[in-house]
Amino acid sequence: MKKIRTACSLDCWDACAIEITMEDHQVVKVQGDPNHPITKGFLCQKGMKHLERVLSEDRLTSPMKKENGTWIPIGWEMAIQEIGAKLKEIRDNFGSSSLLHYKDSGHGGVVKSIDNAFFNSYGGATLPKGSLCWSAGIAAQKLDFGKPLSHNPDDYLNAKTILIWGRNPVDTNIHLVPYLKRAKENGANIVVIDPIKTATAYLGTHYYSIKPEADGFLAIAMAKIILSEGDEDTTFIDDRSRGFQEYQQYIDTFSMDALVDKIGISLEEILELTALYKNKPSAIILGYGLQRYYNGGKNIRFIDALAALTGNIGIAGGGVSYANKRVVEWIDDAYASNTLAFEPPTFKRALFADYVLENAPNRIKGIFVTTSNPVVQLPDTTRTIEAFKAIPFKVTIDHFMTDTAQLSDYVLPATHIYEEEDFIYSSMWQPYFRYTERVLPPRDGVKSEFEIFKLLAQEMGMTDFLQKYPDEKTYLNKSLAPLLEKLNLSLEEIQGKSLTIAEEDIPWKDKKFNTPSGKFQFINPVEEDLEFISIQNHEYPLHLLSVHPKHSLHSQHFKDEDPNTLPKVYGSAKTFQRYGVLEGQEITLSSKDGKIQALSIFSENIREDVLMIQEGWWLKNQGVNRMTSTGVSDIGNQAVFNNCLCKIVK
Ligand SMILES: Nc1nc2c(c(=O)[nH]1)N[C@H]1C(S)=C(S)[C@@H](COP(=O)(O)OP(=O)(O)OC[C@H]3O[C@@H](n4cnc5c(=O)[nH]c(N)nc54)[C@H](O)[C@@H]3O)O[C@H]1N2
Ligand SMILES: Nc1nc2c(c(=O)[nH]1)N[C@H]1C(S)=C(S)[C@@H](COP(=O)(O)OP(=O)(O)OC[C@H]3O[C@@H](n4cnc5c(=O)[nH]c(N)nc54)[C@H](O)[C@@H]3O)O[C@H]1N2
Ligand code: SF4
Ligand SMILES: [Mo]
Repeated sequence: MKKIRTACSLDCWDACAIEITMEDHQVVKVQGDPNHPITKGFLCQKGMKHLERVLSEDRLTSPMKKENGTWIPIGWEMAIQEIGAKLKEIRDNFGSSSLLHYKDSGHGGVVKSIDNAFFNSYGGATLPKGSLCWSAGIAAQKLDFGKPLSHNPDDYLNAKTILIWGRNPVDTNIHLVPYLKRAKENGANIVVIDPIKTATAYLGTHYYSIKPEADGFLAIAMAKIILSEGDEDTTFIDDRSRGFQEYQQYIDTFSMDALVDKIGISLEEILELTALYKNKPSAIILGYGLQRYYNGGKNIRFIDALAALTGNIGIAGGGVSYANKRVVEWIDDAYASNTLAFEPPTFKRALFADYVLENAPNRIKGIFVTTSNPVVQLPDTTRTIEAFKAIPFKVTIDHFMTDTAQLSDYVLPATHIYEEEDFIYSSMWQPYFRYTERVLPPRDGVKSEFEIFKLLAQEMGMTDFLQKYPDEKTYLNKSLAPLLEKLNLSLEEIQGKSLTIAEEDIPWKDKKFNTPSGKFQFINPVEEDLEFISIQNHEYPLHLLSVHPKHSLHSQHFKDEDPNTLPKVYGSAKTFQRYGVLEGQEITLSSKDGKIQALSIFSENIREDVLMIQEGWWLKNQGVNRMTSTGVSDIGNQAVFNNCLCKIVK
């Protein structure tokens, strides 16, 4: 019997530590590492099913090439030769930025990021900027605090009130749940603010069902009540913040009646919620659904302002926990990514379809896709597919024949976290990291990204790259040099352990912020464009929210969906009945950008102006991004998936 310590590579808040028990080179048990302070011995269903994916019959185990529309397995030698020759041809004839490198967070490892270093050595490919995920909120917290930092989970137990604002941990962040349960047992108020009464809302003590995208208005209304009652923290405002007066003048321009109308709950409810929040210390735990809107950045900034106004910053049990960029600061990104002396050309990720349709095939000659599935995860699938088709040369590295792989010319099969060593951490929530151990030898026919890019570099004669990145150990040692130095430990010494560098568990305790002034920055209407955008369309009266699926990480389905299964769309009985739709009926949902088939599910948990569907379903299962639009938030270039207006067609 032998224990091996690895981690979950999925793009998740929790970054779980996994303990594998081996007997005779076979895995006999998979469990959450019982000694990890956050994982505490349990994994979600997705984490439990990694092994199933590693051993899956559907896994790609040979490079594939599309010839006349048919996939044929080819050897690695031929694949590397042909792809290498084409990459060279593109660079030499049109320049390196004629290649688009599309990467997302399908695997969170540091070693997996060797693709960045490769394409920078190549000369610099065209890159996406902004995000499908969290970037409006990141931009907001950078402006307000200087950077996004979260309170360590243990500190939630110091709060008298916890607002879970647009996050659904029961489905997406399961290791937060035990903290909420304990806080509730200790008498804390657990308050959920979400247009959908989620499983998390059922765990809480209070729930407020606001309209989609009304969060900024709600934060303004709460601030107005607090100011009118004289309950603001004048010491924090006077000594440690900037821009309060301008902020106050701005929020004075809203009448309470107008705000109540925009927020969609009663004044009594807003007063009750405000009274709960005033029960200091109060923690705000934000999710990412509420910033996937045109007003996404403002929504987060007005919430930050509410916390500052009440002095809930830098204190135990307080804060606005959105993301946690701690570990990443100790990685030498200049080395790890082989940072270029110049900025390579970029485009807004959420506008992929617009950008590519404008630039391919004249300027964009090829795309190389790594750790992502853009065909189903980007907004506006119909135009994304058109855009893909317009690119003359396409390569994808993945484990499976995804919809993106299907649209490529070559697909290369990669190793899984169980088949390699990597360094796993999360910038979303908890501050622990792990240098993992290999569990199994790589499956026959697959190669690690590190090996794939090394082979391509050899083929293309990229000697500088090969010298700088000779092997995985060197890459890890140099990339993690700042962290290892800080810990005063070697790479070998940290392997398989659960470590953190966040001994400081209360961000901004000294009330010194990373902003230019060193103070908290209130959102400033004089200097900034503050207009709230209101997207309405009488033809499409319902808001379609696409939430993250409980048992799948986006399109990484851990339970194969029957191709004949339609996604379920949840709404109130009244909403469906208005369209003459019965429960369980096959309906068409349509937006200005497209339509999908779905099954109607009546739910008392959803506002009448809202429908809910899960994102991540494959094309064959009517992925929801057929209906979403390209577009970006006010700041941070965030995709606006939740600004999706629709109607039901029976
Ligand atoms: N099981 C599972 N876990 C995951 C993922 C997954 O795909 N599956 N994905 C991971 C990733 S990449 C991410 S980014 C995180 C996301 O984690 P979460 O932020 O928890 O998840 P989301 O589904 O994006 O949205 C959370 C909630 O936002 C609500 N919401 C939508 N619009 C609004 C609004 O205008 N106001 C308010 N107040 N709430 C709103 C939705 O109803 C939903 O309940 O989860 C991670 N964890
Ligand atoms: N409508 C709607 N769309 C959304 C969202 C939404 O809320 N609504 N959420 C958005 C969010 S928050 C995010 S983060 C994005 C996510 O967008 P993506 O990151 O593109 O989504 P995934 O489906 O997780 O795709 C990851 C792919 O990486 C592959 N993969 C896993 N491990 C490896 C590996 O080791 N090597 C390689 N080469 N490949 C690997 C997986 O098999 C999978 O195909 O989606 C966004 N899309
Ligand atoms: S998906 Fe998230 S909760 Fe599940 S095992 Fe992985 S890191 Fe843990
Ligand atoms: Mo995400």
